[in-house]
Amino acid sequence: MDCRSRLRSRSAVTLPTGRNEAAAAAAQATSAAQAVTIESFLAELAAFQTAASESLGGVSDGSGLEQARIEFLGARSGRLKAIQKLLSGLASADRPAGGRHFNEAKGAVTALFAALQDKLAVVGAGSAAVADAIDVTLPGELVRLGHVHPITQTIRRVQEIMARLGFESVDGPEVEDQWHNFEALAIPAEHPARDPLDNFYLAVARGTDPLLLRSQTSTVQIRVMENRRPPLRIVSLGRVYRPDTADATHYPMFHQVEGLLIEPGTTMAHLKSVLRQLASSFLGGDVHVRFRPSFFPFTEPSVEFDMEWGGRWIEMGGAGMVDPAVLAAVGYDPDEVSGFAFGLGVERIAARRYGVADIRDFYRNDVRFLRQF
Ligand code: FA5
Repeated sequence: MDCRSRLRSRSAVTLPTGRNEAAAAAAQATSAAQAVTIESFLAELAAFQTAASESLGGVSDGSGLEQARIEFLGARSGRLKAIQKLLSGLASADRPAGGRHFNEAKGAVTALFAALQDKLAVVGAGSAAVADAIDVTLPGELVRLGHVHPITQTIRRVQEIMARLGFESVDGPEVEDQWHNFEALAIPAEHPARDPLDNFYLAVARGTDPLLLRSQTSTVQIRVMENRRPPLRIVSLGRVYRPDTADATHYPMFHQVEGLLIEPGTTMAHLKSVLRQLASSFLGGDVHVRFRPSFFPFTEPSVEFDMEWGGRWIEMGGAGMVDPAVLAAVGYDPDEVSGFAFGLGVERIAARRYGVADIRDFYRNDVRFLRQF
């Protein structure tokens, strides 16, 4: 109850005296005319609360809430303000109770407004988030993923196939010495394969031993046999280097697969069987393997092996039984152990598998070509 109301209500119970008697009497008459019973006052409050609550139930946005606030709680002409004015019409004995009920109703309705205001703020934030969200029905942006180079794919596939046949993958260095690249493989000093024109010798040497980029992965046979005892089944895939002129089937840097098996009782039949398994697993379908007599200083007998696939015979690499001189060079007793070895060009088998006519395409770094695999 504000001061003005209190003043006015006091005048309603004070008997008029002196000059202001007439005005006081008029005021009393007015008050009497506006006399409000506590029952009707409480009914007004109850109706106000019900109307406010119903009206807020239909509010769904901020502007609706503001309109309702002005209608019910507006400081100048809101419905609560009108009820407040009725307080002064209550009998003075009822005024404290009326004031208490008024304050309770005001508090309750104000709380309803505040709660709805909070709710609309959350919903509003939610709709803003929805507006900003990604439209999942739109077509996505294509993310281009890189992928493994076809030569690396080939290497991994061969490693997998050979692992199933019990061959462990091993690595060897690309910078080699004379012993591992030539001498232990029974390639003597005067052999044409050691000619500087056929090898990448390095400007550095280990002592007096010239070093070179390895020209074949057969070096790994030696390194493994020097360090391990039979039985052995290893496969080694890696880069080799030869100053060959690049053409459709040659590149100065290429990859080889080297296989070595040292086990008692090994024969050429085992060699052929392993190569047929490798060929048919890698190329799929019915692949035939054939041997043609050949020569390698480190195998005896030696063969070139070809695969027949798609109606054509293709030379894949060299192979043979490990030469006793090689076994002796690594400290094995050639009378006790025997085994086979083979080496083939990775680019050549990859080209067959992927239908590539020119192995130089693998190294042109043209992503339009590489994306095909
Ligand atoms: C050798 O390198 C022997 N070390 C293979 C071997 C291993 C024989 C074990 C016996 C026992 P050759 O020089 O033929 O062999 O090479 C093997 C294969 O490498 C070839 O058949 C061919 O497929 C591939 N090759 C050779 N030179 C190149 C080149 N410049 N570019 C791409 N591939 C090549």
